[in-house]
Amino acid sequence: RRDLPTYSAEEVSKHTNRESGIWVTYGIGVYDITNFISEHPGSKRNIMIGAGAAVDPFWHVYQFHKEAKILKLLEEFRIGNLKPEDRTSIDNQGNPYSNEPERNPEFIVRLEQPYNAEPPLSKLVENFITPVELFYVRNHLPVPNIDIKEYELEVEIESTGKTKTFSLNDLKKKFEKTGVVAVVMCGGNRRSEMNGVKEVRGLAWSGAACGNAVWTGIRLCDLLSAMGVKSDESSHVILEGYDRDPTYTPYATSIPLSKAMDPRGDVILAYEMNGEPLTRDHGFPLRCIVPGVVGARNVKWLGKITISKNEAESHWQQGDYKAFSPSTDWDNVDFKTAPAIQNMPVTSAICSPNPNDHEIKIVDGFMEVKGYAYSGGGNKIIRVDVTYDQGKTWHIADLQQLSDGENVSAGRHYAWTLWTIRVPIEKDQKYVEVWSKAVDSNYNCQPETFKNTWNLRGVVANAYSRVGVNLI
Ligand code: MTE
Ligand code: MO
Repeated sequence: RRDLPTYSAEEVSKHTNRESGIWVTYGIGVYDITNFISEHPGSKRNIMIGAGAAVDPFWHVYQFHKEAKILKLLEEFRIGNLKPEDRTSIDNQGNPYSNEPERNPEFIVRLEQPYNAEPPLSKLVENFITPVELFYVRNHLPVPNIDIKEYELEVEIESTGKTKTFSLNDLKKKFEKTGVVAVVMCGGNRRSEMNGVKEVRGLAWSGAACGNAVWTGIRLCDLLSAMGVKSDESSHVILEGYDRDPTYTPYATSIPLSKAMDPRGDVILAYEMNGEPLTRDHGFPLRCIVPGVVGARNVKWLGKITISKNEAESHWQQGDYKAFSPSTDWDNVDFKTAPAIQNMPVTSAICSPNPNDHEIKIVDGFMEVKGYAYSGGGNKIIRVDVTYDQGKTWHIADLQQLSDGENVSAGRHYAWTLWTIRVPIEKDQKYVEVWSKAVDSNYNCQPETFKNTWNLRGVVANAYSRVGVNLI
């Protein structure tokens, strides 16, 4: 690349629009990405942040860019080299990932930085309440390091301009302590199965990007009521984290105010997970738990709550966590045309056995199959059907779930259901394929295949779970 012209950083900085061309630098290279802008999967707005400047600091945070495929694509846009004295040293920029917490070495890591990992599927269903160390971690940015002595939650009501800040102790003192057993499930859970139909973009999660924990804290509706907020159908609660991108923009998303104000919605600001203070990876010191709703809205390291007439303007609300028709692709997708995912659809997953298990146990001619089932919006799982002959006969699994009246009431089934079934195995049988499908209290059930529910981001991947295992 020595034959290419040399540009100064100043020259590059003048190229920030279509007329002049949009230039960026990466390492020592100068690139004209004008024609790539509209194809950038992370939205046009995101890529424009880097216009006329070095993308290195951004890619330091969004490390998935440093993939061979993407670097090769970038080289196609190479127009020159940066003047030696203008080359920023990556080492000088500081590593935003130098202060990450320790993690469970058993985790299957889908991305190291930012950290994204899930436990082995078969471990996930060993406990009705997922232990913290087996609860998947999904971070979009470096984990903030929050000093509890300095921690503040700011609450703002846009319409009146009223704002108030609280320390964690203020919240604990002022509002009643309460808890909920709830699933947090990533919108991309089971994405890798959908990828089998046709490539989708996103982390290759199997079915363990979810967990079921006891969350303890205060009711968001208590806090908002104390600030004079009345429920209305047209407002939103914007939730911002303390984790920030290189432009100092925090992670943010929103939920409808009606969900937050509904006492049966069980939305809480949690400071404990399974009876212990939150760990850094799960949002220390405070996170929002929005039961029944996609993981992305369960904002960790909660820094600010805004009551607004509008949804969050963030990329995570507007440009992601939305599903489209199977015929919508990256060249014709318009994220404005789909609503943000809130309640999750019904799903189930076979967790044990799974094809990665080394040994399949057959006891007295039966193989035990275990999994979870869950539906968003507080809907109860009423049945899990299992077949081991491609749907010729269906068998009903035994369910383990919180019972109505005792610990939960109708419409507030925010925990998952674990299920088990014994599958008969013939003496010399070499292979068995098991399918599961769950039915919820609305009699919604899972689609049969991923083919007709495929979407380009691989979200809400909830088709039948199918697992084939070799028996010898
Ligand atoms: N909150 C903040 N502040 N930053 C994040 O990156 N990730 C979201 C959500 N809350 C995220 C966040 C996503 S996409 C998911 S699926 C869940 O947190 C994951 O929660 P967990 O890491 O505790 O399992
Ligand atoms: Mo997620």
